[in-house]
Amino acid sequence: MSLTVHHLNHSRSQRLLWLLEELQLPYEIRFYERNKATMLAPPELKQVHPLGKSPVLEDGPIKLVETGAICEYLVDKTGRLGPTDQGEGLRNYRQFMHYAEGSVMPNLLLMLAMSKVPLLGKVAVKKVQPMVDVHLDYVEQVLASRPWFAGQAMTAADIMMSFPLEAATSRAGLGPSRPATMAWLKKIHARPAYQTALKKGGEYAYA
Ligand SMILES: N[C@@H](CCC(=O)N[C@@H](CS)C(=O)NCC(=O)O)C(=O)O
Repeated sequence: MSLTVHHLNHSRSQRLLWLLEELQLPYEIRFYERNKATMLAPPELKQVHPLGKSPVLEDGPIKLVETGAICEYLVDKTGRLGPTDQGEGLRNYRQFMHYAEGSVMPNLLLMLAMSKVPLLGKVAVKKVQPMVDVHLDYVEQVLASRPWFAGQAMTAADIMMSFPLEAATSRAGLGPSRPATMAWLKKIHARPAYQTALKKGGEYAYA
């Protein structure tokens, strides 16, 4: 396996580095810097993939995008960090693998976009906050009932959920009022693989 991660600073692709460290797979990182004014990826990423987004994983001739799909590819390939049972564990795993990018991130991105609108931005953010809170309250309920998103063991679903919840601490008011979620964040940040990935990935504003 010859793995290359196309990695953007301060981005979702930090999750992929964390997964690779947990799986103890060798990989190479190609670094890309966000434009400081627009925060968009540099045009070189479009030469890697037409979407020009990060992460992109190359595994020899195979090129993959979408963090969730990449995580599933690596879980399938290694047989590790997938669900530990084929019943409730699998159902929870699948749900949170999709929920991270499918439900939580769109609301956080909406909030980010609104916050940049001059004058009316603050009012718009206040309108989005209750939509985000529904998700943060649901996540709090889940993490108060079990240690990890899929059940009793850490899986790739936890890795997928890390970015939206980290971003929510910096832009959506996630904090001590949701203790189970904050304890889960503390627990993932203390993992040696997470710390190694952080060192290797460079700038990341959310840890
Ligand atoms: N749902 C995709 C989202 C990919 C995505 O939007 N990546 C962001 C990084 S946080 C990006 O490349 N943004 C830079 C840009 O849009 O120019 C995934 O999870 O991989």
